[in-house]
Amino acid sequence: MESNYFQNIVNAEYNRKYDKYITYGTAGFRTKSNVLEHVLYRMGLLAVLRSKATRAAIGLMITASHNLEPDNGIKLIDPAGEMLEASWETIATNLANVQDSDLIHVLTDISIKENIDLSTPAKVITGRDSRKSSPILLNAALAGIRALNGNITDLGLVTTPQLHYIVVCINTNGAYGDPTLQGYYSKLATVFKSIKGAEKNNKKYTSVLNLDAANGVGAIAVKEFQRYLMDALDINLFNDGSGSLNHMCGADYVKVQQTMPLNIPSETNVRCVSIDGDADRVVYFYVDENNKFHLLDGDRIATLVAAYFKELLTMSGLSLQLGLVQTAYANGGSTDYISNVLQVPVACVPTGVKHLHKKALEFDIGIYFEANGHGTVIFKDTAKEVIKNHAKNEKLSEAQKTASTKLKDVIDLINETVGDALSDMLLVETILHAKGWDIIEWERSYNDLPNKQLKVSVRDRNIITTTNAERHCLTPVGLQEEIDKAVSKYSRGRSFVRPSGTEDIVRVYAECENPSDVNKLAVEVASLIYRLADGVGPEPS
Ligand code: NG1
Ligand code: ZN
Repeated sequence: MESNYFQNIVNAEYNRKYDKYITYGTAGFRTKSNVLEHVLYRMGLLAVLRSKATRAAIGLMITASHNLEPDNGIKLIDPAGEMLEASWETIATNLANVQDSDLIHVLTDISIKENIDLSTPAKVITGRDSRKSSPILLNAALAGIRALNGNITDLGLVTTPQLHYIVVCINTNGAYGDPTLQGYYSKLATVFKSIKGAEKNNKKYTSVLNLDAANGVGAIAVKEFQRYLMDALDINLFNDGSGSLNHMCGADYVKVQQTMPLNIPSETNVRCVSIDGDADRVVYFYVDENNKFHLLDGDRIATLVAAYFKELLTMSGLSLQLGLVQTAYANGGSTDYISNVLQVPVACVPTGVKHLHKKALEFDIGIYFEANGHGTVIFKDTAKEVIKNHAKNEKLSEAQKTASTKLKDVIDLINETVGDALSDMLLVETILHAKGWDIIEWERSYNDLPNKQLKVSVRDRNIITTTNAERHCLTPVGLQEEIDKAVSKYSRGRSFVRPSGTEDIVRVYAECENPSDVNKLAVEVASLIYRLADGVGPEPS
């Protein structure tokens, strides 16, 4: 059957027109949009095979997340909402790079090696962000899916987490929720309103916030949410799609530049939120009376959520294992707070949510967040069952009952399938409301160490290799020793370097106690890379 099965896939319109090697990286393929058409076509083909191999619906999202408008990308979503399985990332990379004349051969090979029954029906759910290039790329993907007779549900403009959610709803036959956008909005908004109750404000908490939607697809989702939330949350929407995507706005800009995004008014102590271009990351921030900018990033959200869960578990009398997963980018201040004050086990894994998600699965309740604001909470099925049954237990005290009911309800507020900026925001709002905190109160829990990120361009970023969850550099030889020497000069200094999986650069992270030193340390380490890893362009200064 194999040779016949693939005979319709030759399509000159989607021939390979770009000969640079392209890799399925941290978040799928991501590069300039004008070289991606053939990749999208091939990923359409691959999505059909993946669906047949897993006998479930697969998601295909067209987005380059926080990158600027000229970029685009694609990621495939596995049946349980997870990122594509690692062995298939290699398959995807190979398929994206082969010559057109080898395509049928490679597809046949995949189907044999993966033992795929080609008569199995295939279903692919597609979605795209708001980039101008996304419709063309979607057509390429659809052509690929159709060439192998895959069944298509195109959701149109959606956030990445909405697509993950719908894939899981479909694959669980609705057990996770109604597999529609209405189902998504309604599930989250209903539980948010019910946990929060009729009291809009509580002590220092007020329901007003300013939201920067990065001029991305998240703006559409926020507007929809507003209809479902009604006045439970007063969101003032900025960067709503009328400006340019991720340009001086959005969660990545705010996190990396540590500054206000364009267009958000500098209102003293007002809670502000930035999401990224596909709405899977969220950070909070505000400016104080001295016009000083304060960032509350993914680490802050993780610690707020961990403290809340710990409190609810203690109050309800449940002994479930709670754990938190971070990456090397987590601020040292947050890690100390989690271990020493919250006393919640904390793990460090390499960058990329797939690593965090996998590790978080080891806990009954696993909280994972990248410092950039991408993260969520996941629950073992057994833990959900225990919580549900506990909340029904007649013998509980009133306080225990309230806490376990909250715990049970809050599960429905969380998009467990992937980090979801809007679901995470509703969770943060729920917790701040419950505690009666404003953003200043929230920030009081611990102090961040001053930190800085830099990018260095080198000839080949892959000559930088790392180990120990990216905290230690293996090659080029000698670089780590030099970094150690630089770091040792600064109190509470820490720095590490790694090649980006989404941009052609090497990233430098530096933190230390003294704010006036952090820039020096970052530049020092960036110069080391420039010298030892064949830097291109101007030397960092
Ligand atoms: P790279 O470019 O590999 O550092 C960035 C983020 C990741 C992740 C991916 C996917 C940082 C330092 N890195 O990856 O955490 O979010 O993009 O979007 O924020
Ligand atoms: Zn994103």
